[in-house]
Amino acid sequence: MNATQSTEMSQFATDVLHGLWDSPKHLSSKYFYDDEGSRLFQEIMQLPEYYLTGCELEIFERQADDIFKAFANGSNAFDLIELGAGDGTKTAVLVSHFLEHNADISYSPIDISAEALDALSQKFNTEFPALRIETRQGDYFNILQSLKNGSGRRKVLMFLGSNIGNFTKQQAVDFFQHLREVMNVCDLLFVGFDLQKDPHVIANAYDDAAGITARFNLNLLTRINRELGGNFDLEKFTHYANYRPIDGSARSYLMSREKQDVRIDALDRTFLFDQWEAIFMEISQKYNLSMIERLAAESGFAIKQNFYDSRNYYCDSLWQPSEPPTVAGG
Ligand code: AVI
Repeated sequence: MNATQSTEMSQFATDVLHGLWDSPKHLSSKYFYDDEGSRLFQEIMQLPEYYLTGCELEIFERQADDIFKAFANGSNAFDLIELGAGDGTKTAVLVSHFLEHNADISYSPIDISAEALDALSQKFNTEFPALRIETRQGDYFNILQSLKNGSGRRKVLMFLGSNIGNFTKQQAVDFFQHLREVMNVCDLLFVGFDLQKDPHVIANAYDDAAGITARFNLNLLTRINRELGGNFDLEKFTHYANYRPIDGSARSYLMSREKQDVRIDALDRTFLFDQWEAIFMEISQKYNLSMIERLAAESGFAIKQNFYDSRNYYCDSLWQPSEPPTVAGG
């Protein structure tokens, strides 16, 4: 590939090329969420094995008042900003409680998917006609930069659903440091972490009996076939997930059942797979309290309060900035 070809290629194509040319092979889970992938993820959230969504919902339903007091911090006027808002079902529980308690709030969900934001704003407009809601579609950081001094009111940023688990530890620090740069000292950050627990429970969550997680992973090969002219035969790959209790990472792979070649026209390349060669697809990092404390400290935050579900499977952690942000080049 020369430089000109590279600039002409979409980011998706470039990432697929680098990932499949690399050794070991990998693809980024951020590309899971085309329309079908988003639909499959909604199905995953309903699965009996996938406990994460229910845990966070339980925290919001049972502890909405404590969360409200912690967010309000003496003043019930603040702007709620949610990164990667999805369908907003869990957030609706909090918003409903805040409004019942006469909170003076606005809600800005940010998401890459225009479709998800449309559905969310319709639902919120119907349920909460008095709520000021401003959806924003696009890249988190461009949008946050524009929000920095927006209303002059306090901001509470939310990054829920254990989405941080899909980042490596270094990516997580970079992400939170970046957020810190666009936050003022009185703003807050609310993050959902899946916790380390019985490894069987975690392993099952990523290898469900109905095979929906397998379809979710395989769907990225379908996406490559459709958008990049690939000829992946899905029958020749199988989903494999495992959990490493030593470092708290759940990982998923697609394994090539046989030696095979896969052609991707848009990349003008043929990729060779050995029998049982793996494509690393996704990390879902599980945390313990000291990891959360370290991550907060390394990113320029201190933990203000943690909220746990009744089984201690999950933690929503509320952070406050601990020091002025270090400005790059400053
Ligand atoms: C979106 N993210 C937090 C999910 C997770 O648990 O890592 C994605 C997922 N992958 C397989 N099942 C769910």
